[in-house]
Amino acid sequence: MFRGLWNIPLVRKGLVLAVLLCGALSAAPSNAVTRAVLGDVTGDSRVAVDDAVRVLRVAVGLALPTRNDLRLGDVAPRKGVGNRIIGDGALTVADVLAILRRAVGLISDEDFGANLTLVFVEPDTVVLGPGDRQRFDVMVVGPMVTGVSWRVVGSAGGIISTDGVYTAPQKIIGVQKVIVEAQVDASIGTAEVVLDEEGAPPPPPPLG
Ligand SMILES: [Ca+2]
Repeated sequence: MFRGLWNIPLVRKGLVLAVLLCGALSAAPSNAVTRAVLGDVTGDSRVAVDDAVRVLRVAVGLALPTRNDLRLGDVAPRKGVGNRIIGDGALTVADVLAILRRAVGLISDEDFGANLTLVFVEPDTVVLGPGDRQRFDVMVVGPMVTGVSWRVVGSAGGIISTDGVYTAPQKIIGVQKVIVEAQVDASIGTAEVVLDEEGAPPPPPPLG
């Protein structure tokens, strides 16, 4: 096949390559699924002492937590508080110690929570007007057996495609809310969509 490709004129070869490339691109899902590791706030796919140091800096007020710090570094308490699967929404010395124990191999997958699947939807909140579209991405922490399935919860409706693109209803009365759910295995992540008949607010003016 490649020998045949070599023999056709250059322009046509370019066309063939372009068609092959387009096929490959359109076959890829349009929403991004990012994988992450519980406790790995530095993003190098392992839990090490530098992760504990980063969380310690946040815990003692030397650094402001990023969204990822709060998602991946909040590992204590192991049984979550409120509706959390794990953690309490705060980065404290308890999180630092758990990450440190994990880094040096003193804590099992089970006890650390590494066998839990956590799902986060990005953006986690958005304002849309009639007929507006929004693409949602997901971050999956921990094991992932199935793909992502999407659902819209709430009487105001709208539809979401299998690849996470939400389309607001054409008719919105006042301001309503729906929840977009992304399910991976038995775990669900959510985003809040505020539907406003006036449409989304204009972007803030540039600073300065
Ligand atoms: Ca915590």
